Amino acid sequence: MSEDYRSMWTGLGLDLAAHDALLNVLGQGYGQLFMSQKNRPAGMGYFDFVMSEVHGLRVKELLDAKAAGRKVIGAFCLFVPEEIVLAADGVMVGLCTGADFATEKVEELLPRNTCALIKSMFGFKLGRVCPYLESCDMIVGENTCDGKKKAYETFSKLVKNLYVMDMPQMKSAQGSELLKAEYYRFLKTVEELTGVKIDAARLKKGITIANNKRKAVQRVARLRAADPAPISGLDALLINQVFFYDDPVRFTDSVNAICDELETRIAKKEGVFAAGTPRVLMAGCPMAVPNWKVPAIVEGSGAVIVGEESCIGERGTRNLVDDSAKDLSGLMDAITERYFAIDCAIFTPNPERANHILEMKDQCHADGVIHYGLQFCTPYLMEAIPVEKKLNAKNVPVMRLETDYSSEDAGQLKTRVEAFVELLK
Ligand code: BJ8
Repeated sequence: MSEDYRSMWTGLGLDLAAHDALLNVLGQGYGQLFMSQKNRPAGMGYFDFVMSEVHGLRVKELLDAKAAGRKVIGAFCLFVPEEIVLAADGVMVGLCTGADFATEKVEELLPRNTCALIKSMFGFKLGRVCPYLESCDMIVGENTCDGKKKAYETFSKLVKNLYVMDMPQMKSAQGSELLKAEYYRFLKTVEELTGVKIDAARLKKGITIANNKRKAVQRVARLRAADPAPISGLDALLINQVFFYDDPVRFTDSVNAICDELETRIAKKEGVFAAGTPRVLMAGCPMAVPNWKVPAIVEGSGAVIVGEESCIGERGTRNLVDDSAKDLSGLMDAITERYFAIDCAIFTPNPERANHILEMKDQCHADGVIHYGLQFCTPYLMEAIPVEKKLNAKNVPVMRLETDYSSEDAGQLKTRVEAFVELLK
């Protein structure tokens, strides 16, 4: 890190010893997995820098924004509309939930058989190691799966500023009305928090910034269809992870710059792996920073990941908000429509998701699909079975994995992944 941020972390109430330990593990893991890759695009230098400053410069930027009167809003889920936060000059950050921390303390509050993502949310708070969580003026939880829904009841006792958004469970007209009503309630809360009245012009500006960010990552997704793949799955995942906490305009520019580079690579037939390398589409649960275990195993087993059907991937970025309406209510309708199309497994039934996996498989020219489910995640683990059946019926090879954030099963996973990759050759 370029500066000493210890006084900033102390001011945020972090446990410095535990935080140092976390940064050490993160730094080592990043060095081993990312910096050792061959033929990386030069543009990844920006993301290496972002990661090296993940708890430093970006947190300082958030605190500077707060000092200038802006509010920071943290979110755990895709259903929190960044457009509304941006419309009120707020800053939205995705709160990452990709590592185990303070597990003993967590298990005093949650059952052991809770998914790793929810446990991580608690672990980062109880262990006092997340400067993002501690910088937030408001944290948004959402009633998505049963685990999160119930966990927020306990989480609200750990943080002062938790706002819970209700969520529909069915893609019905009533479901869409519920989401719209929740987005209006959220808009009002954001207005009260920030003291900014959101009008159509402000909301349109927020929509433009968020859409541009999504368009940039959609460009990366399209370029990954090339063979040889111009960027590794690990690096593309990293871009999708940084999507959630970097400054949105700077992020968009950096991703577009890397896309220009990838286009040149494709024209010269340059790639990260040789042409003809088996191509895998990952599908399933989100992989938040620093959850790189399975992608590292897949790419270390002789395959390249060419797409992520995940919230940290295309599920979160493939749809834009239509910004053609002139008034606030038209724009709110468009925002609702965009988010209601997200095919998270918390919806029942949810046939769009399997169809989308098939579409993605064709678009990114994948040879097979690995369905990644977190242990105890009922929605995704249950949905994995019909997804597999549907894909198998179209002769698409599928492997279902169930894992957590520990490295205990790494050897076993590697053996299974290697066998699957052999099958794709
Ligand atoms: S839009 S996937 S971010 S809810 S892994 S906590 S589902 S038991 S994360 Fe999610 Fe929003 Fe949907 Fe995406 Fe529950 Fe499963 Fe745990 Fe999960």
